[in-house]
Formats: sequence, C-alpha cells, structure tokens
Amino acid sequence: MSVTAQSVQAQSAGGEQELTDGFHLIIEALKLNGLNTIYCVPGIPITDLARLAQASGMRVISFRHEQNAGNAAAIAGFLTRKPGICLTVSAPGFLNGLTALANATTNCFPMILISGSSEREIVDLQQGDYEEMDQLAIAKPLCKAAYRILRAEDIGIGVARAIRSAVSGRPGGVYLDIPAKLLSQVIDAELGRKSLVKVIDPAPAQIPAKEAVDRALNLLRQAKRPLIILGKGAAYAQADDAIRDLVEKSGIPFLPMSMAKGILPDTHPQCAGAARSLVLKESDVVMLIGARLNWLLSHGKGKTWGDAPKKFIQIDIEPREMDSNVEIAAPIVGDIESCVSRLLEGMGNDWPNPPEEWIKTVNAKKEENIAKMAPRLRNNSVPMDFHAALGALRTVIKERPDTILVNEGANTLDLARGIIDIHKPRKRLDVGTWGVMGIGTGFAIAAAIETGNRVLAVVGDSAFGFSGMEIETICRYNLPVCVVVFNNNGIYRGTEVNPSGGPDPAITVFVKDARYDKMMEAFGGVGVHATTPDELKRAVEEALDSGKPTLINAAIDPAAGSESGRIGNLNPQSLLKKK
Ligand code: ADP
Ligand code: TZD
Ligand code: MG
Repeated sequence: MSVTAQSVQAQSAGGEQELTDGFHLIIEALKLNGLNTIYCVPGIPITDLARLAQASGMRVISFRHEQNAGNAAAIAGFLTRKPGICLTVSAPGFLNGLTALANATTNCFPMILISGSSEREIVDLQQGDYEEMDQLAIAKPLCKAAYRILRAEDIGIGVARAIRSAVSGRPGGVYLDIPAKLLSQVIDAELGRKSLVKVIDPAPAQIPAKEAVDRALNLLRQAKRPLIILGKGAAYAQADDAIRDLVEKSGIPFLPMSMAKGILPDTHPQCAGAARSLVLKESDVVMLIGARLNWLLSHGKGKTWGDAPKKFIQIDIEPREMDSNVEIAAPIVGDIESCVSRLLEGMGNDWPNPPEEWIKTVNAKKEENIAKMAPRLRNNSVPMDFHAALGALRTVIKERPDTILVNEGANTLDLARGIIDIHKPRKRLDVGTWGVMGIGTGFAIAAAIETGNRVLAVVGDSAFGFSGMEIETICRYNLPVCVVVFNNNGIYRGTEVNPSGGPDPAITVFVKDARYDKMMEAFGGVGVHATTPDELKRAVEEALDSGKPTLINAAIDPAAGSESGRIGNLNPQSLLKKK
C-alpha cells in the first residue's frame, strides 16, 4: 500500500460516496484534540496506522522497544499536560508497553497506550490467533481506565473518552484497544467527520471549598515551625507563578521532592533541600502540595518525622489521597492552581513571617551541610567518585539552566538528586514513585521532542542497560541528547566477588571497564571516554553546546557506591545467621 497524505479520503467504487476508514478516523480524532506526536514500535496490525499518521503530518517516533516508547509517552504527558500517545502491536508489544502504562498511572502522568489486537471472535474462543491475548482484561487493573472500540463510528467518542480519562482529576494511564478489523472498517466520510469529538475543557478546574481553605490558613497561621513540601503534582500543574507567590509571601521553608525541584530554584533562600532531615523532624505544620505521603516521605511517620506532634495540610486533586497514611488535619481538595490562588487570596497583605528562630535553625543547618559537601565536589582524584563527577555536572547545569536532566540508577540517582541544583520547573525527570530502572532514554527522547531543549541523561551503567538500545533512536532522529553513563562496573558497585568462589561473576558486577561510548559511535553519534571531572565537564559542555547525540562513558571508582544507594534500609535482612 502506498501511503500519501492525499489518500486520507478514499473514494467508493462508484465515485459518488466519499468514504473513510478506521485508520483515518483514529488519526483525525487525535489531531482534532491537538495530539500530534506518536511514540511507537510498528508491526501487525498498526504499521499502516503509524505510516498514515506520519504521512498526515504527525510526528511519529519509532522506537526499538515498546517500554521505551511508553516511557516517552508518559513523560510527554507530564511535560505537556496532554496525554502522551504510545502505539504498539498486539500481545507481546502490548505487554512491553504495559509496564510503562502502569508506571505512568502510578506517577499520575497522563498517557494513552493504543494497541492493536487480534479478532474478538478468535480471542474469546481462545482459538489461537496471531498474537492472541485478551488485552483489555489484562490492562484494566493496571491503569486508570481501559476501553475497546469496535465500530468505526465510535472512534471519535472512544478517543475523547480516553483523553478525558487520562487528564481529568488525578491524571493517569489509559488503555485503548484497537482490534485489527476496526482499522479497515469503512464508513461514510461525512458520518465519520460528524462522529469526531473535540474534548472541551478536558481537565476542568476543581475549586476547593472555602471552609477547607480557611481551615488550612488557620492552622498555618498558628505554626511555629511550618514547612511546605512540593511534589511532582505541583510541577505537573504548571502553576509555577502562584506557587512561587505562596512560598515567598508565606516566608515558609520549602522542600522539593525530586521532580518538583526547580519549581522554585534549588538556590532559592527558602529552599530547605540541604536541611531535609532537620525540617522533616522539627516542623510542626507541614503543607503538602501535589506530593503523597508514600514511602518517599516515610509514610508521614516514624523516625524520619521525629517525635514532635505534627499537623498536615494537603492539597491534592484526589480526595481519597487524604488520610492515606496519617490524619490530614486540613485537606484541600482541588486543582493546585485553584487551591494555591485561593490560599493566596485568603492570606491577605499582612501575613506574618514564620518565627525567626525557626528560619535561623533551618539556615544554619543548610549552611553546615553545604559547607560539608563542598570539598567533596571539588575532589579531583582518579578514579572519579560520584561526588567529583556530579560536582562537574552541577556546574554545567548551573550555566545551562534550560537543560532537562534525566536521572536513573541507584547511587547515580540518589547523589545526583542532592548535588545537581535545578533552576527551572520541570527540568528534572527521574525514576519517580516506583524507582523504576529503564526510563532514561525514553524520557530523554520525549523531553527533546516535546520541548526542543537540550537533554542531559545521567544514568547508572545498570540503569542504562534497560533501555540503552534507544541510543540508536537518538542518533536516527538526531536529537540533542547527551547520555552520561556513570560506569562503576556494576549495580551499586563493581567490586563484589562470587561468594561460592566459583567461576561465575558475582550477581552485581558487569564486564570490567566496558566502553559504552563505543556503542554510540556504532550509530554515528559522538562517543567520549572520560576519566577525570575536567574531561567529563568539557565533554558534556561540548555535547550540550553542539546538540549532537553524544554518549560519555564516565569511569567511576567501582568501590565508591553503596548497596541500594540511599535506600539500603529497605533491603530485607536474612535472619538465618551464618554458622
Ligand atoms: P512526589 O513523588 O513528587 O512526592 P507524588 O506523585 O507522590 O509526588 O504526588 C503527586 C500528587 O499530585 C498526586 O497525589 C496527584 O493526585 C496530585 N496531582 C497531580 N496533578 C494535580 C493537580 N493539577 N492538582 C492537584 N493535585 C494534583
Ligand atoms: N528492575 C527495575 C525495572 N527497577 C529496579 N529499580 C530494579 C530492577 C532494581 N534496581 C534498583 O533499584 S537500582 C538498580 C537496580 C537493578 C541499578 C543500580 O545500578 P546502577 O547505579 O549502575 O544503575 P549505581 O550508580 O551503580 O548505584
Ligand atoms: Mg553502576
């Protein structure tokens, strides 16, 4: 089949009735709703769908594995507040994409996974069709909503339903099942046009109740040691100005969760990032804005939070998030933009600063910790340790604050989160709520496609392995992405030995001194092997200034990392003592 943009409307044999089909209706339905990019892996039955989409002017990014295409769609959703679209083939392709869909849902990122599927008659009788699987049933428990479209005239409403489900309320992943037969179903073109739906106000404002706002302000006004925690929901909401006004007007120290870094710069005088342990322990009133009290905040209780009694204010669009872990004294249910503006109104013009004592305590701890860290970031010894390498990258980002930083790994993640300051909103993308490895290249590709900004992906050598083949995609689409592989020869460290003394390598170590930079050269990209912080800095600067696809193999001391990075405490311990 030759595909051209002109074939968008087929003619019937008689030439009188204008016809259209499922292929064209899906593309038109997406475009009508401003969805102009598809992240996919082609194959039966969706190859022509992707081909026609490209022919019609959509941006179609073709990946090497569906999980990476799915991760790209998910982060596109986070960055744009429109659902990212991932398109896959049936059963195995669908399953490969499903991990990303589940991860998107967990992280509250809007995306739509569209998968081709085989014929219902055969699937439902389990007669063994090509790539047979009851995909809808499998997707349902793993995402926010799942739909199947069986008739061409339902494509418009089906796509509309998927879009609204993904972005309204708490955002999340939606599965859309497209049986092969639907694609070639032919209907009258006029009927088709009329069946398309442009979703009006897909994520309506949700205004908080006045009593809820007043209750929160009363609590906040009485606080002796108040704290604001910003989560990635706040970054997603794109209410940057309102949030900045609230923080500055209140004078309250704020703590950004990792993907909320940059809503206000990490260098802001009220940023308490460098005094994290202290503010969590000592605060008496904590206002959460788009952050959940899940494991990343130790469930709002226990040692991390100290013994002092604490009251929580929580802003979230999802009412059931309240009291999920501890009592929320002042729940504010609504969208962040509306909630924060109402709070600002309620604060009036004479809002008191928090007690000076508290601000002094926080600042003293900050200064102490920053001073402690400084010499480690300047350490020039070889082999490089994490701090030295990250110290170099921190400077590069400071000088190029529009760069989007993508980050995954264990030590590579935990240390980069603390060391690399982020200066603008939505410039740090990482492993999110699940701490999932493999998001790196997919996130980097979508960040470059959706924003046009330069992207720096700082990834552990293990993390890189989960999606490394997509460096070919980066080269093929000539994207301004620089991947830095923190190569410490393994998972956490590169020094473990097989405890049995046998010939197999230990479970956490990789080929010693591998040269990931050579992989990039195989695809025509720039590969650099860096062994000192200076070499690393120069190579990254060159990559970001030129915009050329680059992979830098940063040789990190194999002995420098610790087990599980900063979350080693989550490893279960064997109670059976060695004899
Ligand atoms: P983090 O991991 O950064 O702490 P989470 O993913 O745990 O952040 O929390 C994000 C929260 O933000 C979710 O509970 C989600 O319901 C909420 N959220 C997302 N978008 C909005 C919005 N526009 N308005 C209000 N809450 C939102
Ligand atoms: N599989 C998936 C999908 N996600 C995971 N988080 C893991 C496995 C377990 N895991 C971690 O939590 S971190 C990590 C794994 C395999 C890799 C750490 O090694 P790294 O980073 O090389 O990426 P460092 O810098 O060596 O610590
Ligand atoms: Mg490693």
